[in-house]
Amino acid sequence: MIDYAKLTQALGDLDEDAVFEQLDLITKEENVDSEAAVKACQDGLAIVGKRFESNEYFVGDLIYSGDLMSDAFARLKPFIAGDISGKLGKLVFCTVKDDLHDIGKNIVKCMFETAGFEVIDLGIDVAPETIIAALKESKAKILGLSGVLTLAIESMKKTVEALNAEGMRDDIKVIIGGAPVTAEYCELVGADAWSINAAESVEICRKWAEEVYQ
Ligand code: B12
Repeated sequence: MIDYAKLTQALGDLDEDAVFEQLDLITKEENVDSEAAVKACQDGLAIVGKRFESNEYFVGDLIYSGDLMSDAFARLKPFIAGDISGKLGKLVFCTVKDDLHDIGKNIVKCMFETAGFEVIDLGIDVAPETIIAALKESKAKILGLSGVLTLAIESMKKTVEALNAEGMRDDIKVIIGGAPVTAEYCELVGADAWSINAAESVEICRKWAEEVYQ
């Protein structure tokens, strides 16, 4: 059985062999808790972040941790069972302008897809104009904005302002997420909801889908 504490520590230590030693155990489990494994990896990245802040790790380590997490998530993905029919409706999703972090976005995207959403993923560093164009073209009624840098909050705010300027705000539900996001930032940005938890994000959007795609 996976030892989640060991998995977290291995990721924090950037010990690839130890990370995959733990993840390989998942194939031997009957009731796989992929969410707990993702959370353990995410906690490992928090260790990486702290070591980066205290100058124990450098940018190269951040890059390596990102690759390691992406590989770990690829290993876990087949165990996240679900429905990829897109029947719940469309959802435009991206990491906002000036932010290049996409690990969290990709995890939440996978959860949205397995819940039954058709996700239109615009990628990273996405400007408000690009988001507006995608919403118009796809006619999606739900927008997810991801950002991990503190400055992403400003980009999220500008995106909501752009929706207002286009007269689209009342028709689009906006959810924001990523490590720095809080209830206060949600209010500042003018979003409808926020979350830093993938499963909770899906529940919020599932309820919205019943409302906006009826
Ligand atoms: C990996 C990493 C990188 C990688 C990213 C690789 C990639 N493909 O994403 C690279 C090397 C590119 C990178 C670059 C930089 N990084 Co960096 N990075 C990290 C690190 C270690 C992990 C981030 C991560 O993936 N976390 C794991 C994911 C799963 O968590 P998450 O994003 O929060 O997502 C979860 C939830 O928030 C939620 N969620 C996410 N998105 C959404 C969206 C919606 C709508 C919803 C509802 C929910 C939701 O669900 C997810 C799953 O639970 C963090 C430290 C940390 N602990 O956060 C630093 C960190 C974010 N980086 C930091 C910094 C400073 C930088 C650089 C400026 C470094 C530099 N000097 O160049 C650059 C900035 C580049 C840029 N313009 O974006 C700082 C940010 C400081 C700040 N407050 O602004 C951090 C916090 C490190 C630190 N402690 O100093 N980084």
